[in-house]
Amino acid sequence: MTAPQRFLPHSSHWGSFSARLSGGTVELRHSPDDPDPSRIIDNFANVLSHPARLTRPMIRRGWLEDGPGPDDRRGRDVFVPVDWPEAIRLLSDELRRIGDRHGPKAIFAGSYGWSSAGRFHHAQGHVHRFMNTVMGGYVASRTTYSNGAAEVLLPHIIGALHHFTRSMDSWAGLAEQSGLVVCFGGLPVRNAAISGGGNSRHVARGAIARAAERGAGFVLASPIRDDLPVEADAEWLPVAPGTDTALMLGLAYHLVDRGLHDRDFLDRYTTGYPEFEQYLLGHSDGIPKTPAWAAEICGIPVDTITKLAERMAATRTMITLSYSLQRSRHGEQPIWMGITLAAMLGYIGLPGGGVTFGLGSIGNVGKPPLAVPLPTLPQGRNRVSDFIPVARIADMLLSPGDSYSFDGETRTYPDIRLVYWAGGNPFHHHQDLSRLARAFARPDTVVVNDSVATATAHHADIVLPATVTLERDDIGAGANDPNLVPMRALAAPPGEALDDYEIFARLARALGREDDYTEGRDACGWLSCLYERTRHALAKADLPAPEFDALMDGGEIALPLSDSPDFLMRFRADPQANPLTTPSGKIEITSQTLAGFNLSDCKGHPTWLPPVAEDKACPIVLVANQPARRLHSQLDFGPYSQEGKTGGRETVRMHPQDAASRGLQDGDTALLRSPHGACLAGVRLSEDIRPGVAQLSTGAWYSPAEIPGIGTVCVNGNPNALTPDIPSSSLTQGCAGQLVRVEISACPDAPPPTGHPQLPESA
Ligand code: PGD
Repeated sequence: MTAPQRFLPHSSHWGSFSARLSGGTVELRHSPDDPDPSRIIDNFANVLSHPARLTRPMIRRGWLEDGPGPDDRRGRDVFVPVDWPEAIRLLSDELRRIGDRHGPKAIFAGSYGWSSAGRFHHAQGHVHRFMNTVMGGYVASRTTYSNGAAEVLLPHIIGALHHFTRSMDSWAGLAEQSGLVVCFGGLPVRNAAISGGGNSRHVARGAIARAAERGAGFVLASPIRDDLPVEADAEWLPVAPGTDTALMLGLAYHLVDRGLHDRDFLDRYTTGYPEFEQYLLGHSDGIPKTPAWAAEICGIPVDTITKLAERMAATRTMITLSYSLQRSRHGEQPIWMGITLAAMLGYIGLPGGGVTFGLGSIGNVGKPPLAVPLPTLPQGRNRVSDFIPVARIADMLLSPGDSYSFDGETRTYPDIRLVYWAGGNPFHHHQDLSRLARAFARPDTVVVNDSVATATAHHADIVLPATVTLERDDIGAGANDPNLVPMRALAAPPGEALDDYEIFARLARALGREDDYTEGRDACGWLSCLYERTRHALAKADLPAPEFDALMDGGEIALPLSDSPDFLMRFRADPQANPLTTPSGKIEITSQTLAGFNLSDCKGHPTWLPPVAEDKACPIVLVANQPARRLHSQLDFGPYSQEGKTGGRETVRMHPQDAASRGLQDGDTALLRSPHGACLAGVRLSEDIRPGVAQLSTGAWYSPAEIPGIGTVCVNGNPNALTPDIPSSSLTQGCAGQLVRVEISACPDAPPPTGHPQLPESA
């Protein structure tokens, strides 16, 4: 291997950068053109040679010796290294067996996960393409862990999710025109640092700072103060977790009480407001949703609520709704109610006013859309129509044949025999991980492609080592990201690791379908072919359109942006000519469709439904939010992620008052327990957390160990050891992992060590 001497351009979900090998280590340079580059890039420093890297195909001993079948040794067994021909032979034989005996409907390859940036080497795209072109299809997953509740709800009430995430130029409106920005769940720059595919310009902090300098006010409703950057100089409303809907109802009540709601807007652009008002005023259920009622639930004083309502009515207000709001039980309600409140204020469709969803939750939301198509790998046609809502994976594996409801339909869980995961880590992202372990014991065979020995790899039968982006050429680009970035390989893969593409090409060859999968191209051939679509569009627009080789030898290129008004602006300008895609063509404050579903956990209009049931044994509400120092569980061993640990474990932040009453001090190791499990974490005291609340980010690698007298405990601090595996509602079946009730105490005795364990090898 020859180390390149010059810095080579690269891209990740958290930014573009350049890198080179220097004395065997990766030297990284943040992009000078990025106004606020993310330090998550620094986590690449030790990825090429970290001991957690997978370097050989591995087969679980129990599977190798006893053959496929349900097995509760998964997660506890040892592995046998094999060479590639043997791994491909074993896996292709098993795929053939499953295909012949059960058909593709017995294969789950929903394979949710963020894997790596790069338009071609995206693992999830390849597992889907392989299953479609070689196996005839697979049971897929729908929606995402990010915004599953909203994705199902929004089309009923205002329009598809992508209108919010892809078409709204909200940062510009906020920076230049908002008078007041009221942020439910905040605009956390740690989340805006990330965007699927690439995030070459981090604009959130700058836009917030510009708005604040101009005199715009910011109000943050969140139990955590740093959900808005200091540049906002925000008023903090430390709401009790999951009570935003109640706060919004209190604001809405006061608007009506004072006659401050915009009746003209409601009449012209919405449907079903009168029914909702009956509920708001308590005429339909006997409970007026007054500011005093709201204050009792959300913990914000009455006069703060009334003054805020009056301020919102008096100035152009943008209401921002974060993804986190809906990642909980009844997570549909704050989104629906936030949109309703914005409609009552009447600023929807004006620049800097109205409502956004996902602004600050993902980096490229709120940037103008691109005017050219991006390179995209075709995935082929899936002949299996069956799917599950993504967060119902454990239910599906544990209860084949059981029925469940989703978006008004009654559906049945399929009977899955083989699970194939590439580019995701369900033992990081799913809730109630000990239940997931029981679910993973059910299929005949579990296959995982990953670069590192994740907990998911530990629970697999066949583990195939994949490369990381720094080891392959690719093209980085993401929807709404204004640049396309050539990604150049920096180093050869460690050991026998292969690109996912090569792994699937070898499998396809063993199954006699190589050409269907590869179409006769190698990776470079595909890159050149996929880029051509974008190059052609650039040339047609008379913009610089380098040939493929020139692109790969150069640096990032700017992509043209669309300046057409977003869907809400067009709707406001002419609601007859530009109706929304809802059944009425208007904003549905009451939805007859949803009312007709007759669900107890999602009614026909926004409703206060408490998200976390009281539990005296677990008085603290834990917010299990996104981490600031890595993307999900990726590169948790990287230096920037590790710097944020406390005593080597994930950091739990607590209010000093809660820590003191439990005898905990800054730096202590704490034991967190819920009815679903336990984990350890290192304590940090913080006045930025509402009393009665603690915060533990996701992404520490799940590593269960037995502690005598306590039971199974995740030693690294993964909050999904604690969270319940429940859906947001029977309408949406979304992930509800954001909030869980826990008790926190000092960790008894010497706690087990932390780390990123390799797969245990057979002696
Ligand atoms: P990642 O850690 O990004 O988590 O869940 P997700 O599964 O996406 O996993 C990506 C995996 O891909 C890693 O194991 C990485 O090593 C692997 N990988 C990277 N590059 C490659 C490659 O080239 N090839 C292959 N084969 N593998 C690769 C994220 C999910 O978690 C999401 S999106 C959200 S929003 C949810 N958030 C929460 C939450 O707020 N609270 C809780 N409690 N739980 C959540 N879970 C969800």
